[in-house]
Amino acid sequence: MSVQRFTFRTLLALGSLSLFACQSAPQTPMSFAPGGFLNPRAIYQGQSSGPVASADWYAQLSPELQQYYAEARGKTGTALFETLHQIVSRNNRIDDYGPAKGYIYAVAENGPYGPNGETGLIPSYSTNIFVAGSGGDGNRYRERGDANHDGQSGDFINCEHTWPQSFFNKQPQQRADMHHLMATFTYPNNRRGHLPFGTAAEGQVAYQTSSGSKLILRDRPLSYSTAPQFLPATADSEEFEAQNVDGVFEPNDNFKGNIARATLYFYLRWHRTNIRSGDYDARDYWIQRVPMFQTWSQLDAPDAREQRRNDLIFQKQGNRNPFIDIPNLASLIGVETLQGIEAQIAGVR
Ligand SMILES: [Ca+2]
Ligand SMILES: [Ca+2]
Repeated sequence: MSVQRFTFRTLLALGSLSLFACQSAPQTPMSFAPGGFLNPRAIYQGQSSGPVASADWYAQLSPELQQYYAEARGKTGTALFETLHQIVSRNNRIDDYGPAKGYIYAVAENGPYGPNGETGLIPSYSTNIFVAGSGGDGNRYRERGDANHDGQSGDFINCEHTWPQSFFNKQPQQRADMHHLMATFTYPNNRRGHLPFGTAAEGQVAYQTSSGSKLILRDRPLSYSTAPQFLPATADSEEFEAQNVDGVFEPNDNFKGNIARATLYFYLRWHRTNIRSGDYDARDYWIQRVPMFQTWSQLDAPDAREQRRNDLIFQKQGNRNPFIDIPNLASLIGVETLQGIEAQIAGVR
């Protein structure tokens, strides 16, 4: 049993979340990135038993972030979740979808990331390769050969919606919220479709990139041996989803935290809207997987590229992803809190 879980349950029994303030802060000294933003990696160093949620999280933030999150100061649990929901829902300048994904390609994820400082993208799900390019047209970012070794050559960049579009009927605000949009090659994007995120422990690997992102088929409806015939390279995501593949998609290890924080953000921002259409399954997609997202977010802490992306989206869209800014935020809110909110809204246990 984790320290966080024990603490949360104990506090539930006491009926007081405010006692979280009595928790001691991590003993590791804080350090700050050059831009003044918190460097979350510093907090995780030297802790053999894993990160511990600190109720003193606010004091660890840079002055800029303290200003942004001022109303959430001293809060944990449901109160923290609700206050952060209000903060991130404010001052939104969500663009149309076309310009929004163009900004992801051209600005938010574009930087001097090439081996010799060339500018371009590190594609989601294929994060061991670099794609040179500029501008907002994904067709201009071309894979060299089959650089990510997934069987498809000359792929190009399109836009992954971390929370699948079919779950929110492509409503324009949710569709263009850049915090959950990711530049990715079309092939891994289509293989993911609208499947839950998970791990290879849940079935058999049917597809993978050389960075380690995987499509894992579960027990129906396709036999594993015939699966490749049902996953044509030319299939778009809707055709692929029509195959009714039952599986999960595992992001590669150094992208697991990014996916977790984007998913947690999307839930925080949009949980009260219709994001549960189509094949959405509250238990399988979200409730049972909140502990996994918490773990992923801890194991793959935000790096400078993800923090820069958050800053650039903030400049354009007007709101931030607090799961990138506040270390171990999922634990501060509490896994059981996040699960309970969805169980209530979706009417499941
Ligand atoms: Ca490829
Ligand atoms: Ca990462």
